[in-house]
Amino acid sequence: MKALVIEDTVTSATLICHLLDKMGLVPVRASDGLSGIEMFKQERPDLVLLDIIMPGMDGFEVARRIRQLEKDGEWTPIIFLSARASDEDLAEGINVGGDDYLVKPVSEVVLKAKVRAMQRIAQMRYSLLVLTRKLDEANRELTRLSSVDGLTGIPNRRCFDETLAREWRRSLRNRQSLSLLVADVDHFKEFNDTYGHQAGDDCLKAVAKSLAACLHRATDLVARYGGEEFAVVLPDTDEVGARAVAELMRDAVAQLAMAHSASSSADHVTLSLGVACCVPGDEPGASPASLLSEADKALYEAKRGGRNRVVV
Ligand code: GH3
Ligand code: MG
Ligand code: MG
Ligand code: MG
Ligand code: MG
Repeated sequence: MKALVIEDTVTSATLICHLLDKMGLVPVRASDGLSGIEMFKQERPDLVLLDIIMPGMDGFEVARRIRQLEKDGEWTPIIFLSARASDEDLAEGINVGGDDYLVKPVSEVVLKAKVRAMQRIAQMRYSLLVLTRKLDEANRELTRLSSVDGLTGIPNRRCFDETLAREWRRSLRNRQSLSLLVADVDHFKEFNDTYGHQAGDDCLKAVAKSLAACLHRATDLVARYGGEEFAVVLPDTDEVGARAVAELMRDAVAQLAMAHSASSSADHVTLSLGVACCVPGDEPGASPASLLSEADKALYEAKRGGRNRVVV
């Protein structure tokens, strides 16, 4: 622990430094206000012992400036050590940012006790800072987890709903088209029945990964909407573009070539997709929900039409 002693009287400074040294602190000294502030900037001490009556800048002003130098969350204990013994001086010392006020001459026992008290407060404050940092970190992790699907690691439905609402508003402002895909694994119940639930989970992970790999724009988003259903938001994308992405995704899942002997649409796992596109604001009454329901209807048509296909 480094202690900065700002004191113009040499004998007094020497004595205080000697006592601090005996307490196991490392004293550094300055003999006037301005050099004290410079020393504070250089040394970043853990404690400041501050005289008041000094040539040039007085101790009150030094304390004010030290408090201004500290960044958010920083705090260096300041103990005034002065010959001035009035209540008003003590009050002013606390007022300008001091933490304690001792009247000279101060006994070794009192100085030691006061320094220990400051060390204890500083230690508690540090523990609190560490705790706060951990809490912040835990909070950030919780926020992240609240928008991620636990099985596949891609965004979850909550994240999808938020993104769709946000992109809807943005598209409305910019008069841009917005596309939506809903994708559903074909005959997935039979997949589970044939290969087991664990294989089903692995299949969903692989599908999620390959769908995510189909997107290249930072604003595109694929989420697990629930069960074996996925949903995709494609901002600033028209029907032609959306169909292309949907076909890419359908093909990507087929290319995984995951065996599915009980499927009626192929011998491997396949995906059906429904596509909906609109320019928000063009049609009265249109909403994120109506766009989603339109994509759902298209998906239903894809299922009815034999699965493993895209319907716009
Ligand atoms: P369709 O081609 O018409 O979509 O038929 P399907 O069998 O895929 O659809 P259905 O709705 O009948 O069954 C969906 C199945 O998906 C049933 C359910 O057990 C399974 N499933 C949903 N979520 C999970 C999951 O997290 N893990 C596993 N392994 N299976 C899941
Ligand atoms: Mg003095
Ligand atoms: Mg389904
Ligand atoms: Mg399905
Ligand atoms: Mg079924």
